[in-house]
Amino acid sequence: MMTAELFDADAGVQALVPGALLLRGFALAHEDVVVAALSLVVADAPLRHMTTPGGFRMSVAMTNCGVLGWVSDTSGYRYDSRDPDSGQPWPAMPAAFTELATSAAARAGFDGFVPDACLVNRYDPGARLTLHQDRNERDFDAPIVSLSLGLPALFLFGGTRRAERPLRLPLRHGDVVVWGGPARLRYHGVAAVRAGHHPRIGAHRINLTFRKAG
Ligand code: MD6
Ligand code: FE
Repeated sequence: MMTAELFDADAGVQALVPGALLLRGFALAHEDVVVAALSLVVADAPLRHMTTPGGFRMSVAMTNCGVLGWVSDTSGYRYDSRDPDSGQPWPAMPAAFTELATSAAARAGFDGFVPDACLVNRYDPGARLTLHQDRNERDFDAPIVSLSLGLPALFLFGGTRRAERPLRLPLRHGDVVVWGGPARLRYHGVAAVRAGHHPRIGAHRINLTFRKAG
């Protein structure tokens, strides 16, 4: 078991397009501390299905930690310093999250990345995320660091125009994608997650995206 994890952690870096890298198994060495921190975050700010600006219930359940959290409702998408369900500030960013995000970004060539927002996405079987750009952050100089946990999923990775046919990239438990520079505004999404069981996470996929939003 340990050998396999070390092997995966060393499997290294796959360049996707300029500015985007896949770090296979990057988080496996810190899996326990990351999963424990995540449990505390979702106990404090439960995952919930937000509403799109068009009035639809999102199939992905979301919550946040950090100074800012991404929210969606009928008035639009934005970052907010409070959880709209509780009126309280979002849970603090766990140190283990900051360390993971900063070290993954540095590994991808983005030194000095300190996230102030972490969006937590939970995909139950059938949940998906349609192609979108991440453009609610204040500036696009900082990369986004994305950690996949639990069930595998196909990450759809398009161009800077929605019509461009996306690459289909399988992401597994522990993989990290770092995304910035010339790739920062590429369209991307997640194909419907297939039912399954992950020994550590259970019957869903969790994705954490770390951003510098403010
Ligand atoms: C997900 N991720 O993988 C959704 N955005 O569940 C994203 O929307 C995303 O992974 C920007 C950069 C990386 C991402
Ligand atoms: Fe995104």
